[in-house]
Amino acid sequence: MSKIVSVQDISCYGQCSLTVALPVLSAYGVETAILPSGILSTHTGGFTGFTFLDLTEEMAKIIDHWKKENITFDGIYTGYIGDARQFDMIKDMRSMLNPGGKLYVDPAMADHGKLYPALGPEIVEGMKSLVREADIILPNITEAAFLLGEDYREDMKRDEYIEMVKRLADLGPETVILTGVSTDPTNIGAMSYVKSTGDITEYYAQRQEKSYHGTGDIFSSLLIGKLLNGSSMYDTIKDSCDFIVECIKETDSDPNHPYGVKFEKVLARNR
Ligand code: PXL
Repeated sequence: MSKIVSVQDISCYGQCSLTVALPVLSAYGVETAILPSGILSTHTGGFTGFTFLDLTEEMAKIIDHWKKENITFDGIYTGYIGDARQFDMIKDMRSMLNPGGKLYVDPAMADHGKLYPALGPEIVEGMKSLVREADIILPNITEAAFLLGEDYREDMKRDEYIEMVKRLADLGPETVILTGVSTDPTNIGAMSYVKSTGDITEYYAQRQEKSYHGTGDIFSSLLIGKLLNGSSMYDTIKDSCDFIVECIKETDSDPNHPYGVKFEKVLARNR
């Protein structure tokens, strides 16, 4: 059984970050410790007046204690980071990885061409520096453009996505899993690239009309859970894309649930 630590915020309401990562990873049998980067009353997309408690100082104390207890992990999985001082702390945590352990970075900072409202350029710079140290990164196409310092484009062709995953791997990581990739207007999916083998793996599902917050966090958690369970890259990407489509369909019919997806029943059905 794998044991990882997830470093991201707790958005108390809104179904993203740790409140979705924990149930998904538990369902895949992955023991998951948490290192909360901050506490927000809600996520920052679609709510106004949210609260934010920065936990940078507490994180340092928690890491210190864990080191004294000789606690180690098979993986570190990072998501939304609200304070740039935390990037160096996370890089330093690589020393807590067991042999063969990996740093998974979901640079959760942007979508639909824009940075999330509470984030600034120092988070982009910090995320770039973290990606350089990562083994596996899971950006969407907006985050990929920010990491590469390129303009965000929605009209990219398959060959351009292939070039993009290679440029992302050139930043450092062995494996890149790019989400939100689309080869025609009716589909959307993900493309992975493994630098050492040159393997490109891709899967596209039917594009859904609506998009919801938190789907990237669920996708990353599923991916990590499945890879740690020994699933092939194709099965992992396919099952994770299909899972998100099912979550969106489950949510679309509920007008009172615009802030995230209703993933719980889908998770129960897919176990
Ligand atoms: O789902 C990514 C995410 C995580 N955490 C916070 C967010 C968002 C997206 O908006 O606002 C606080």
